[in-house]
Amino acid sequence: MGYRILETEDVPAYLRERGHWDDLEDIHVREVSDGNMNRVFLAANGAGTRGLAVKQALPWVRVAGPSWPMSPERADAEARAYEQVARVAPDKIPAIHGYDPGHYALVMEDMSDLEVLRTVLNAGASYGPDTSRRIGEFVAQLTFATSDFGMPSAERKALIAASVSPELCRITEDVVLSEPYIEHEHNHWHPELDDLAAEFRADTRLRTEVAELRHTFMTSAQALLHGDLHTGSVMVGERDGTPVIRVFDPEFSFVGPIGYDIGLYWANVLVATARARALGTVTDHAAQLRLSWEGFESEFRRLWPTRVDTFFDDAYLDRFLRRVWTDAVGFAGTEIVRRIIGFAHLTDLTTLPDPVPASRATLLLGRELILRRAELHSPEDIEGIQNTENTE
Ligand code: SR1
Ligand code: MG
Repeated sequence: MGYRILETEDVPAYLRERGHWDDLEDIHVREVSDGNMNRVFLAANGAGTRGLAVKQALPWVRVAGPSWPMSPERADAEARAYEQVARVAPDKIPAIHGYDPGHYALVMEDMSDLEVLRTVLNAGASYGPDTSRRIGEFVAQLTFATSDFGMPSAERKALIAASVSPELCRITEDVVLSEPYIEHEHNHWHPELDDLAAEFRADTRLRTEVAELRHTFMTSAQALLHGDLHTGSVMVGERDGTPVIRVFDPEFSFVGPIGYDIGLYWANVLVATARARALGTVTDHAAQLRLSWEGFESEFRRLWPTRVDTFFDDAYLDRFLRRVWTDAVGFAGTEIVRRIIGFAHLTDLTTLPDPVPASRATLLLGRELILRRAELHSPEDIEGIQNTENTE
């Protein structure tokens, strides 16, 4: 049978057809779609001892509806990315039980005992002991393995070709890396940010810096990325007394600049910090940028001696990591800006009683990160401007 959009009532029979569930008398399904793009269902038995998640890509952007068509083939990219991560960081992604390319549907681990990191932070809780360090480590494990350091050249070329994802990259090139700096119908913002939105559109220096980052995104095929590593793409919790993280939703995956994944995470960390400051609920926010970078850098350096091409020497590693850092700072800035005056805003800010002061401060921080990325060399440097912008 061809592709059909699954409704809640279709899921039991679908799971049985695909060999994932036997007893149709003992299955309860609910839709839990939350992200911008896809549908997600959770299936469980009555005793609550068995659960599965079904994620299906729709032929449009879910939050926009059929007026914004989008090929469901993005699910192929997601399945491919999970395959790559499963080789090197299986403990940091959900278990994948099957991918059905006919329906663009993944059947995967039920993570309903875990919580979305953004939800945890929005509720005023802390990141937990190891979350950001392990996210940095996740980026290092995935990107080292799929870079020219971790993979023989011919295999890499095949990976690059297989991972080309023009439609999804185009979304990022548009909504993150250009639209907020021009007039566009996708853009919206709080009326009390009118002045800053206009200033950003008129700022030619800012536009050129964003153009450079955009071009890096388009051309710098360093490694396979998650592609949308925000705090809504991470689940956290505890199982048997052990902290657990699961990075999910890599449908924007493609071979691109490593700094994009790190920068996206940082932007979300910085926005979460702005919320916590506004509400007076700051916990372990200040440490997270540093912890994620340390997790990334130390894991990348740990893997370095295993590189497949030793023409890349230790001095080059230092240079390469500096470039990743600088790109990450700039991309963090672009993600902040689009989340406030572009498309797809963040509940971290939109649900504040008064989102304006935190949004203004964060927007200005985003601009500084873009403009001054070459002179910001450490987490402390970023903290320095974070504190300055907070006093606008
Ligand atoms: C049209 S999609 C808007 C955003 O949702 C996804 O999560 C990505 O961040 C994308 O930019
Ligand atoms: Mg997503």
